Amino acid sequence: LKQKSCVLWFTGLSGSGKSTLANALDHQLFKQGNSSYVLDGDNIRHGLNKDLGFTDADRNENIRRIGEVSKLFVDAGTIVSTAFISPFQKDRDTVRALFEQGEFIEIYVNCSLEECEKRDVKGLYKKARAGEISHFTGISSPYEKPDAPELVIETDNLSVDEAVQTILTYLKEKQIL
Ligand code: GGZ
Repeated sequence: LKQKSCVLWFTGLSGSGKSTLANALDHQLFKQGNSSYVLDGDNIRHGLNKDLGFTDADRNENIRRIGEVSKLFVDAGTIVSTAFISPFQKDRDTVRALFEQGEFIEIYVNCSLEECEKRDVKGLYKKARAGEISHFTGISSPYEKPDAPELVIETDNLSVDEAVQTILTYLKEKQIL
């Protein structure tokens, strides 16, 4: 096996581009012959975690379970990319502690609230502003920026391709690829 396994932990606001980046990266890794998988709301919040909502306690449990699942993927030799808001530093640090040094790569997908709200791909910010969705991250629930992420991707200014290249370069530098 030429690759090392690791978890690429994307964190950022709703609409910042986490899933888009994770999926574009996954596509590239697959093309290059690597074992790669994406965990996101579609395959986790609709399945394993469908009993969980968006209170702080439910988000803690959401991230805890995703951390454990990620560990299974890493044990199986896969590069796993996770795309969840994961708003709390403490939860991200707890997941980090499950892994060996260098295996947990925290990627802060930094996009201003203003820009996320302007994109509003799913119309959720509008609903949150109208009070139709409670505990909405950035509006009525906090987002704690990462203290010391391995990578910061500024999606306000970078194209998807540029962002994917930045991550691939990092993985080569760290001799994961
Ligand atoms: C934040 C919410 C909420 C609330 C539903 N707050 O843009 P999306 O739709 O696809 O991404 C958001 C997703 C967030 O789920 P996560 O599992 O990533 O959150 S966390 O890591 O904090 O547990 C959004 C949708 O679910 N969504 N209600 N109140 N996002």
